[in-house]
Amino acid sequence: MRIIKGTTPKQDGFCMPAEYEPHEGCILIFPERSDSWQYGGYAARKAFVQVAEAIARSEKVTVCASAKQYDNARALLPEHIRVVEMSSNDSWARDYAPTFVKNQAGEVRGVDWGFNAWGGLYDGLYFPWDMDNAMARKLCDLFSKDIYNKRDFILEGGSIHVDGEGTCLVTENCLLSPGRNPQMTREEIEETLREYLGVSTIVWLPCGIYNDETNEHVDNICAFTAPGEVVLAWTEDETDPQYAMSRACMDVLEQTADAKGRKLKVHKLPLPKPVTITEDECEGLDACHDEPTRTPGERLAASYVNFYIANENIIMPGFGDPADAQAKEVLQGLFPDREVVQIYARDILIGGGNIHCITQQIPASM
Ligand code: KQY
Repeated sequence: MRIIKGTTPKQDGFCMPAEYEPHEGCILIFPERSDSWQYGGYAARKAFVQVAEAIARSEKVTVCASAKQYDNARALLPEHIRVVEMSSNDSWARDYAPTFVKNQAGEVRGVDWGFNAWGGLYDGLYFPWDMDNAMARKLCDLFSKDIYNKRDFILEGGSIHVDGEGTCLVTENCLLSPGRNPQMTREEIEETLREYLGVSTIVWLPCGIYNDETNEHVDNICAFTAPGEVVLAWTEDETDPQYAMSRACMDVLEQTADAKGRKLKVHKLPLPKPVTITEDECEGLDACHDEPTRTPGERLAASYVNFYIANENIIMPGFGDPADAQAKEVLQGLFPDREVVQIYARDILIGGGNIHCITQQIPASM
């Protein structure tokens, strides 16, 4: 593996493909830390296994597990899913596995962003995060991909979504948050995204999902489903604080053209009724000196937008809500050639994210 310094993906003819383009495989990280995953992570591990199995129906899945959890992961996961021992601080492959870029010849390379646990010492969610930050390089070594060093720029994979045709979606609340790159102007951040994702147009949504502890990652509120088309998390309940947030995003999307000059087609994806953490769930979480403690009744950032697009299926969360079926129907209509699989994801949500946040696709080389 070569660490590329001195040139950018754009200069070398690389750009990030859309998630709906073909994948070589997918990376997940086995959950373990007892201050993120209630009751030692037993239920979370079962949910991760279901997600891994569903993705493995149409692509190669690699699960990273700690030395302590390796045997357990190997026992819980089927043989066709590869388990590798790799240390991490937690289990958010979307955010600190590499972002992969690809050129016209089909060569795939990684981008190694800086990771500081969603805000570092300003408002980050745990300390330290050194093992997470080291994963992108280790994974590029494992997958024999060269990697661009961009550790001087803090970015999580869940804070970007691309259409593969030059457009990138982000939220202002996340990318402009003081815990990321406070020394940079909005224009400088845009320029970095252009250089390292190979995009030309950045669409800035103002915000994300209410109470999303990532400073409102875009992958929980809005996602491309096809070039020129997005889903947006939506509620009709005007008394819900999420209403104004989704409305503000809709206003931007309705006024914005993508990199190809297309007016975006916006599909509303209903939200479940507010999902809150119970007293029993809170009791199952160990304390961490720097991670905000969850309190009973706290609203979790539940959203169906946090789905993964695998080669032949869509893996989406369910919350045991009447809107589960409706959201599934919307996604099935938007992805007629992929089977939509819904997995009960409350045990992932409690950790602070969902199915998209725990996965990272590797584009197919060709
Ligand atoms: O990308 C995500 N949604 C990850 C959030 C991690 C929160 C840590 N508790």
